Amino acid sequence: MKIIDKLFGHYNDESVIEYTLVNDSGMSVSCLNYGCTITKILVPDRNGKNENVVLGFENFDDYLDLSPYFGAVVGRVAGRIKHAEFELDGEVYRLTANEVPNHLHGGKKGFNSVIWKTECIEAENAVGLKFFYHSPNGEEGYPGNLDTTIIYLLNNQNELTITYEARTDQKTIVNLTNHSYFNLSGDLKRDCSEHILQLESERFLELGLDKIPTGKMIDSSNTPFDFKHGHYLKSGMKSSHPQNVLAGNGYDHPLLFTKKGENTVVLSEKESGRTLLVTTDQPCVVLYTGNHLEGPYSISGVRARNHLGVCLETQGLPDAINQPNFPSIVLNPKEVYSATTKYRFFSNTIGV
Ligand code: FUC
Repeated sequence: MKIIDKLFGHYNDESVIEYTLVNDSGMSVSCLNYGCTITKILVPDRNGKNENVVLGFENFDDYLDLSPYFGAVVGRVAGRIKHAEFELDGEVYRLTANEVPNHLHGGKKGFNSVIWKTECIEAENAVGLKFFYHSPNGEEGYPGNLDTTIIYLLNNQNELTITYEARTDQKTIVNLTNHSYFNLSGDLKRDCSEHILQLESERFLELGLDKIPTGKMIDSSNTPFDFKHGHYLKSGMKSSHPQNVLAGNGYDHPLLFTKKGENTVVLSEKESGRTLLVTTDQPCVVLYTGNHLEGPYSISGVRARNHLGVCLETQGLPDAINQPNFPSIVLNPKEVYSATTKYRFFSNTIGV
């Protein structure tokens, strides 16, 4: 196993380094110290051919100018916060309204757009990176100095584990995730409409027109949101269900796991034979099918179009701080925020 590094660009006079973790089976994960951004994941198809299975850019400037959070860690709080404000112990905090009038994915200078202090990890059965970022009190409007450590670890079982830890010196809110867009066809040969998704979830969160949860949890049975038995993502893209239409013809929804504790999400693409098994300790996965990717730019040589990748954002519930019935995302001093999500790749279709 090894770690290769190369200069990828410059940001505010700092070097942007691309690190590539390579395991003994030839799988590799490339990522930047900028935003802990995953730029590439090469995994074998059914014939052993290694190809890229995430959306990313070749040039650093494209990340600055064009990226809809490709591969990045989003935070301090993933998703939208209504009216860019919340109340904590009687005090109202105003956040950056970077999607006016709301706050999205940590704001203008979110965790996706800062340089993280990075250390390489070379363990016996894994290679990895340890990222650290100190977010000062008041950054983007959030209270408390927040110290966050994120570890990416790749082992020989073609499994990438991401662990998140954060500590604060003042009561605050935290909800972190990774915003990779997966496309298991390999090198963007097809879009994600023919990907099959399977997970144990009986309810999803209804969204308002602003794509923020209304607070209502909807029973998924007999809707395109029922993935218990696995089905093609295209059924939601073509559906006339008002929630699929509102999302821009597809999904942009938090799916709530049925059971507490560890849960799995299985994404597979038949033609390539690739399957991704995601295991998480988080209560929901925000399923976003890249409904607004279309634009006058290209992604690894392919013209940007809708549904070219699918995000599986394992996390706490969006806008939880403004919804009394959602599990709390409050972090107190002396507590540790911690979350783990594993991404394991197989080259034969399993699960569904
Ligand atoms: C996802 C979605 C949003 C947004 C963003 C780029 O997390 O929830 O709607 O488009 O990514």
